[in-house]
Amino acid sequence: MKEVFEGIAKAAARIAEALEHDDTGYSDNKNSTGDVQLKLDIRSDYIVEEELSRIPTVRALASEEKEQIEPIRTGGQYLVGYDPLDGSSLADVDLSVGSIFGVYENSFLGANLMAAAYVVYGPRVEMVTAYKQNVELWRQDRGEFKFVQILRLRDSGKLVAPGGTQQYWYPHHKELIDSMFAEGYRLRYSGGMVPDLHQILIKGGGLFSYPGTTDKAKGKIRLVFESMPFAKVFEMAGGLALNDRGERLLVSEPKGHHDTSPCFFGSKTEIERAMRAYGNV
Ligand code: FDP
Ligand code: ZN
Repeated sequence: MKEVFEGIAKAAARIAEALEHDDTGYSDNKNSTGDVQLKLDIRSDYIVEEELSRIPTVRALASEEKEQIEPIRTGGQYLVGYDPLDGSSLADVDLSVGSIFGVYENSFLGANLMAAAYVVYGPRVEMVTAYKQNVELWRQDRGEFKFVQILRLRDSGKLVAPGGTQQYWYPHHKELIDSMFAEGYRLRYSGGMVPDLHQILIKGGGLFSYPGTTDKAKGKIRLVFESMPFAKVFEMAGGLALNDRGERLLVSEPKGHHDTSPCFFGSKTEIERAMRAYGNV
């Protein structure tokens, strides 16, 4: 696994360079979800593929930016699902964006997720890794990631990051979010799940939600590249990561690698509250 994290670190350093110097405009292509790709999406995808295909233990890659799973070699223990540049529409306004990685064995099922990592490209470049016992924060310092600290969530927090368009929220979801703000929770939502979840993790707790909505019953966040890797991070840090039926995202069995699911991440108190609002407890 060490070599996979090293490949991720190399890709992250190159993506950070591209974010600093490359054009933030759109390309002429669409990805499999139908989003028009930015030139930076295509470049970041290319960089991740180039770096991870050099790692002898990587057998195949599934990218948010590619329709099909990309076989790399016949041997190799790991399948990597990744979102090369999440929140890329925030690049032109110079807000933080990120990359997300899930390292699976055998197939892209939650039960097969062995490790996860994400990178935040902000004023600093930081990486969070979840493997075996610990969730670790790393920070780039003159081209090299240096270990900073172990991350743990508290049992409750003060922040709420509510995804999805309010116009399409179900009434019980709106009541949940409104009631939290009425009690003093503070809104922290940039529109990039990497910095939004990173903020909740670093500040110790809160709730990030991307619900099913009246226009998108299964929400927007993709299981293989986005929500299952973050579920690994949040659970290992002592928090919870569930869907709208109160099931752990980490036991999800997506039928296709681009499948989406409603998702709730956070500390115990806030997730239990969300599940009460959804009638799951
Ligand atoms: P994006 O499409 O810009 O890559 O991946 C989905 C995502 O970003 C998340 O990062 C983010 O939390 C969400 O979409 C934001 O969507 P809304 O604008 O609908 O809240
Ligand atoms: Zn994404």
